[in-house]
Order: sequence, then structure tokens, then C-alpha cells
Amino acid sequence: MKPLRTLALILMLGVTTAATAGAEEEVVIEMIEYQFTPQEVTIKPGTKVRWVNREKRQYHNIWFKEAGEEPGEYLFPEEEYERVFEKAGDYPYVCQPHEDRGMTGRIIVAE
Ligand SMILES: [Cu+2]
Repeated sequence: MKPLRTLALILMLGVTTAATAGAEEEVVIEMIEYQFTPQEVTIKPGTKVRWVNREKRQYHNIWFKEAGEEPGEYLFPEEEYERVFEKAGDYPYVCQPHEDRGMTGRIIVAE
């Protein structure tokens, strides 16, 4: 009985790990030279987006302004912000201090 139970447990763990790995797809957007790079990304629902500030000195933030959200915290060099997008849709955002310099981006979530 015991070896069978162990085998069942191993199989279950294998399935769980595979499912989690599929849900953990990640896209990285770099903030460099007052731009979001890439500026536009298309992802599947459930994808995690991670923004990383790659400037030497300059801070930026992420603000989903059109969605009516509060501006994000300032991100200093090498700081990051993450968000998982579960629903299909169009998610434009800006960097609050540099919107007038054209520092804007867009996440498109499509099935
Ligand atoms: Cu900025």
C-alpha cells in the first residue's frame, strides 16, 4: 500500500507544479532613458508583468491613469513593480512625472 500512496503523491505534485509553471509566465518591461521598453506588449490572461527601472539615477512610476487608479509609488534605479493581468483588455499607462515627455506604455491582454 505504501509505495502506491507515495507514487500517487509524486504524480499529484507533478501535476500541480506543471499547472503553476504555466500560470507564471512573465514579461519584463524596462524603464530606461525615459521610455518603457518595450512600449507595447501583448500577453495572455494570467501573465505577470514586471517593470524594472534600469536608469542610473532617475526614478519613474507606473500609473494606470485612464483606469482611474492612483499613481504608483516612485521606482528608483533597480526597483521593480509587478502585476498579474487576469482579464482580457487594453491597459494603457503612463509615468506620472514624465507623461509630457511621452513616457507611456500599453499592455494588451488577449486570449
Ligand atoms: Cu518616468
